[in-house]
Amino acid sequence: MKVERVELLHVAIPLVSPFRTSFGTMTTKDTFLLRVVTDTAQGWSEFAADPEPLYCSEFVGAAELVLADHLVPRVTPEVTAAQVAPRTHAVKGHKLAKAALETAVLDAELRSFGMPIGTFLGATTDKVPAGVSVGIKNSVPELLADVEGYLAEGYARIKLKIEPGWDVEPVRAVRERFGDVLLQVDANTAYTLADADHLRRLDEYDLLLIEQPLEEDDIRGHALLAQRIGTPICLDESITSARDAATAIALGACRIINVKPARVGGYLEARRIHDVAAAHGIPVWCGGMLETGIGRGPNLALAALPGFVLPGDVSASSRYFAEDLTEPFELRDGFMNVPAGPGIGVDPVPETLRRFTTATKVLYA
Ligand code: OSB
Ligand code: MG
Repeated sequence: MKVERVELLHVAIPLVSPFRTSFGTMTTKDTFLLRVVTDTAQGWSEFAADPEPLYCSEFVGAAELVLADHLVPRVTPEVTAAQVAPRTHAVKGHKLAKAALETAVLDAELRSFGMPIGTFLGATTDKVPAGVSVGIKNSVPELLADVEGYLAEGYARIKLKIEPGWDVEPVRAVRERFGDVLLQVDANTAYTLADADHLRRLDEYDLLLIEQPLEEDDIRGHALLAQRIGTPICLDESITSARDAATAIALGACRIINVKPARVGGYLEARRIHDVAAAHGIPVWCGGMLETGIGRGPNLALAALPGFVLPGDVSASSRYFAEDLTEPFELRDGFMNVPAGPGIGVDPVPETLRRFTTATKVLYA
């Protein structure tokens, strides 16, 4: 496949409400899309991180630079999706930037064969159960009102963002009020091993999992914590490759893995993590980064692989945006449909994309 043009489109789309985590508060999805035009089809992708390096070390400005100067030159003009990772391997890190490039190339390649990404990855269903990630609120009543709304919409699982000072109390309140809903928490690295006794207080609330309680490079710490709390540990930030997954599983650092394609360099490595986890009997679920429809479409396809046995952070467009870049994704009886069209199965709505685009840059022509 011959790449003829690579464009980077900055977009800024307001969130329906601020999203607060232990690492910061987001009010806008401020990122970029990649458009790769080839001799056979064009492909789209979305960069998953934010303008500030608070969730992970990558951020919009750095990704733009590394794509322009170091990644795009290594994959042009002739490339296939499977070649993107080996050809960019010499560039250390920058997995979210690499994921954006690989996904746009993969989208173009699959569209030229007329194949949906779910078919390519090995999806076994056409709809997946949807969970919702609920940010840190100013008060417990505010949280309960939000959770009540999401449950009324039909979400199959609730995830509460936690941090020191906002953990046991909100979890207890949600459990008491809503009974045996599927409930889990995400700390985004906000605790240390010294908090083990405190985190053990969550054991009585029968949580599905606690996500990433400790620093991203602390695999051993998670293994030690796992011996001191009953709630299953799930890793997010710590897992950046199939090898990481194998290490974490072997060391007893996690019983569940959150697979985010962007964090691990793309859908090809995400599938390998799924395979490694499945071979060990470790359940996985598909994480999210508040993506627009361009990022969420392919995430839904990944979530339809058989090892994805827990509901993912794959919510309806309306949970994030008043207006999405694509046709809106809707929740039906707690499920989201996997896009059925070729490639990632979704396109930006041209007029909407124009309105939300703040700058365009040609990276290759
Ligand atoms: O840790 O899973 C996370 C959003 C941005 C960055 C990190 C995370 C999240 C979420 C939201 O939890 C998931 C979503 O609905 O997209
Ligand atoms: Mg997380």
